[in-house]
Amino acid sequence: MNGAESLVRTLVNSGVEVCFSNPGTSEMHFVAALDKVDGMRAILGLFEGAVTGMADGYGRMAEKPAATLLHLGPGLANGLANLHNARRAQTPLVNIVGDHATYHAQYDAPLASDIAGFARPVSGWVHSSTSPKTVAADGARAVQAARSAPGQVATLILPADTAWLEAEHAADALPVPAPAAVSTNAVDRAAKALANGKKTAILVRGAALKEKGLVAAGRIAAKSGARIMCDTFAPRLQRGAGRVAIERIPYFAEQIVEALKDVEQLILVGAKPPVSFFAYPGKPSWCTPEGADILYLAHGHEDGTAALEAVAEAIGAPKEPANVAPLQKPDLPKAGASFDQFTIGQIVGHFLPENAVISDEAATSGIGSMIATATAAPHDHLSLTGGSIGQGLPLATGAAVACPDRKTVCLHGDGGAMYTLQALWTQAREKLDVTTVIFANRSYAILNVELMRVGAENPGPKALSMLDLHNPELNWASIGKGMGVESTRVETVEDFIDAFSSAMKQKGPRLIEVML
Ligand SMILES: Cc1ncc(C[n+]2csc(CCOP(=O)(O)OP(=O)(O)O)c2C)c(N)n1
Repeated sequence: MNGAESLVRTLVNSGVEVCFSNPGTSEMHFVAALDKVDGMRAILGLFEGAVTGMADGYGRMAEKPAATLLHLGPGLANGLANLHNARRAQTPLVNIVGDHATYHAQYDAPLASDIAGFARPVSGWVHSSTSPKTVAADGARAVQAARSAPGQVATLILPADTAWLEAEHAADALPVPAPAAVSTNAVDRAAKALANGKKTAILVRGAALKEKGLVAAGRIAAKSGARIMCDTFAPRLQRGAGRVAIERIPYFAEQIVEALKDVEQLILVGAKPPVSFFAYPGKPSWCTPEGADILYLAHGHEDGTAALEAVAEAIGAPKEPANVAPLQKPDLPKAGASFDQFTIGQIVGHFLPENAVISDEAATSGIGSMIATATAAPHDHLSLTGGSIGQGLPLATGAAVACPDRKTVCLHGDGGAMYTLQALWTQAREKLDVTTVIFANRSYAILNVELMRVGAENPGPKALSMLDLHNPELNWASIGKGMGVESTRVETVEDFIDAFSSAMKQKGPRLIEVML
């Protein structure tokens, strides 16, 4: 067995079942090993930014890592933006990057670069194998690192000769460290704080935003009146009917300040104190009210769900949580109603099947569906954690690989979708059950807002043309078809009802371009 085969076997032994890949010459032995080993699904992405985004979507939903396979420094560099998003989402991900053979480095061949230098800012763990006999052990360590709570990107650099030379054997899986238990001190402090009469918000992130953690948080709310909140762009949030509804921190600084102005103490569960996404002249960056106490109930690597449950018990919270969302599917808009994000959101919320996964990069078109799905069928909502656009299509693709029995719905701005549109091809090739809704406003609409907010005065035609996508017009129905995805363009409420409802009944990839 060569090093590559020992690595693939080790990954499979360690529970890694999918490799999202875009290989080159230096990865050919890894590619060849995929046929020698059972249990590894290999999925091709036609751009590395799509590959890394797919691995992020998979990791968020499977709660275990997929592997990537990327081609040297440039392949990794193409994938960095979505690795940045994965880092922000604390997604478990094993990022495998091929390299030149160890002895080839001295010649500074054209594709040689500082791979570790590219990898470091997005990785919690980086290692370059030095021998075919250590590759398997390195692979097992990479999986262990990726799975360490709360989850991280582990980059393993694989020089070509360590892949092709003789190895000893595959490695067994290493133990996966469970999230650390929170100290009783932290639980006691939070429980005491909740009884001190101050107005409290509990800001929750990570695995505690799934049903169990939300129920515990809702029980605390029922007893104490605390507000339960999450970040604007939570990596994964379970919401909809039957789930404890949570307040999402708004996007803009002054909205955050307004939303938090009455908060006298902030209890953090795997979260950080909220700050504004960008700095703006004359506006605050730090958004927790002056003088408010900040308490850390659980840090990111700790078990936030168990911490919330312990606090609920400590304060004698009732079994029934507060703020459980009722099932109220939105009514369909009337024929002839205005065709906008709000009526589109109602239609999405009306037809959304139970247990769907929503990959949301709808940007300025996302508010309508966020409102309408609050009481729709229960679902998982994935958002753009790192703010690096071009995440939504690959994220949906990876989520659909992780959850083949669930419908994935991707809501996407047309600008962001252009960054990683290759993911559509992978959806078609793998017959993934994803329905993509492209909000075709022909604009970088959010940047028109930002232009005003940062105080850039009197934008001229050059500035405005940097934010405008009309010339030439994108045709998403044609782009989707060109990628092998059944695609259609709709301009009315009636046509969107037809297209979306039929997509929800059918399995397989669909794209609906909504003309705003
Ligand atoms: C990688 C990256 N490049 C550029 C940006 C800056 N940016 C933020 S939003 C945006 C445009 C988004 O357009 P679209 O997806 O059509 O949504 P809309 O704002 O029109 O609702 C851009 C270019 C970014 N956030 N990330």
